[in-house]
This record gives sequence, structure tokens and C-alpha cells, in this order.
Amino acid sequence: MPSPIRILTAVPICDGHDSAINTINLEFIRHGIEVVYLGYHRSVGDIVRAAIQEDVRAIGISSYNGGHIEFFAEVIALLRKCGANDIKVFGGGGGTITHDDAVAMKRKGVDNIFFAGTSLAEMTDYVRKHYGRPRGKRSRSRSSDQDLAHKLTATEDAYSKGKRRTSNSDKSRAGVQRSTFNAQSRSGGFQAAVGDLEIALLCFLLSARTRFPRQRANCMDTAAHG
Ligand code: B12
Repeated sequence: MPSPIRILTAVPICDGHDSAINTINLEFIRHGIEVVYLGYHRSVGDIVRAAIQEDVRAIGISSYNGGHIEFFAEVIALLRKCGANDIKVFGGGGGTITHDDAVAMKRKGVDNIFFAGTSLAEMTDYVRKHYGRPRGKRSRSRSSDQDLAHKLTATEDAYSKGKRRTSNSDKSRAGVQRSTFNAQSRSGGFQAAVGDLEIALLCFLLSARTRFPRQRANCMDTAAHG
């Protein structure tokens, strides 16, 4: 099984309209998309920091109280500043975000804006189609948070590939590749154990870093981003 598509969703600061995103989150999850929901009243800095730490493919923002052109643009600017250009931004906001606003937002780098009446299936298909492709080659990490997050993703991806090998060895148990079964199952088991250890170690480092941050990533230092 490949690793699931992981996205982060949030509602901007000074906005408590969370009913749409709650429904959308559940629909994404029901379709196997991993959702990190940050909640409502979230600042640009909160959203970008969490998106980098979680190494998500995209950020989905639900915005109803205005200021969306600037807010989405600031998220994109901070992502770029942090060297996280590979994290895409999309969103919606019922009757608040107009078609003209959406044109301006796309010009500033937003992937897509969904309007009132869009079906949940359409949004899920969009995420699968646009954020489900294998990642391209990564440029060098710009912060220890980003570095750790990339390593964790690489380990998760390797682990899910290792699992696939294990299930192939299950096939061999049924006689398809009997001669290599023992060797395959040993290496599959070993890989899985190493994968577990690596994940445990990286999770520990990540949580220790969150609890005892020695330094903030440079790109997050500006007070303007909250
Ligand atoms: C429900 C609602 C509320 C509820 C919110 C409940 C909740 N927990 O969410 C309550 C009653 C609490 C509320 C309060 C307020 N509200 Co209100 N609210 C609405 C209302 C009627 C509907 C919004 C909604 O949830 N729609 C349901 C969703 C599912 O449908 P949709 O919006 O069409 O969304 C579609 C797409 O945009 C897309 N989408 C949306 N988000 C995202 C995100 C992603 C990632 C994706 C992929 C897609 C996507 O999904 C849907 C697909 O069909 C709107 C009016 C409107 N028609 O938009 C006003 C509205 C947003 N509210 C408004 C206002 C002013 C307020 C208050 C300030 C009122 C007050 N004076 O107290 C407060 C502020 C509360 C706060 N803390 O922010 C204004 C905002 C005006 C503005 N931007 O200038 C609106 C536009 C009403 C109006 N015409 O005046 N509100």
C-alpha cells in the first residue's frame, strides 16, 4: 500500500466558520486521505509551521470572514520563504470568495478555489488527482523541522513499500515463488522491524523538538506572520 495523501486543513484567524471544513475533512478521511486539521482562528505562521512539520502535500483553507486574498497570499509567501514551495494551497469559502477574488488568488499562486454547490466527490477527486502523484526530487531542507519531516516521510514511504514486499511473500506462501519465500519473508520482517524502530526514533526526536525547541526555523522568525 502506498503512503496516503496527507493534507493540512485550517480556518484563518478571526474566523469561526468551521462547519464546511468539518464536513469536508470527514469526506477526505472517508476516502483514505490523511487530514491534519489545525482548527479555526489559525494564523499564517501556525498553518505554515504545521504544514512543514507534517510534510503535507497541500494546505486546504476554508475562509468566510474576508481578507482571503491577502491571507492565502501570505501563506504562499511564507511557504516559499521556508523553501516549502512543494506544498500547494487550495480552498473555498461559500458566498464570501467571489469568482473575481479567485482569479486574483490564483494569480498569487493558489491552486484552486471551490465555490458554493461543489460536490464533496469533486473536491476529493481533485485532491487525489493533484496531490496524489509521487513527490519529485526535493531540494535541500532549509530548517531542522523540514529536514526531520522529510526524513520521516521517506521512512514512512520505505515502510509502506516494505509492507508490499511482505504481502508478496504471502503470495509466495501460496506456492507462487516458493523457492525464495524464506529469504523474502526474513528480509521483509527485518525491514518492517527496522522501519518500526526508525519511525519510533524519528517520532521521539520530533516530539522532543516540539517540547524543547532550541531554535525556531529562520523562516518563522518574522513577527509579521504571527
Ligand atoms: C453557517 C454560517 C454561520 C454560522 C457558522 C457555524 C460554523 N460553526 O461554521 C454562525 C451562525 C456561527 C455564523 C456566525 C457568523 N457569521 Co456566518 N455564515 C454562515 C453561512 C450562512 C453559511 C456558511 C457555511 O457554513 N456554508 C456551508 C458550506 C458547506 O457551503 P459553502 O459555504 O457554499 O462551501 C462550499 C465551497 O466553498 C467549499 N468550501 C468551503 N470551504 C472549503 C475549504 C476547502 C479546503 C475546500 C476544498 C472547499 C471548501 O465547500 C462547499 C462545497 O459546496 C454564511 C453565508 C454563506 N452563504 O456563505 C454566513 C457568513 C459567512 N457569515 C457571516 C458573518 C458576518 C458572520 C458573523 C460575523 C455574524 C455576527 N455578526 O456575529 C459571525 C462570525 C462568527 C465567527 N466566529 O467567525 C458573513 C460573512 C461576511 C463577510 N465575509 O464579509 C456571511 C457571508 C453571511 C453574510 N452574507 O453576511 N455564521
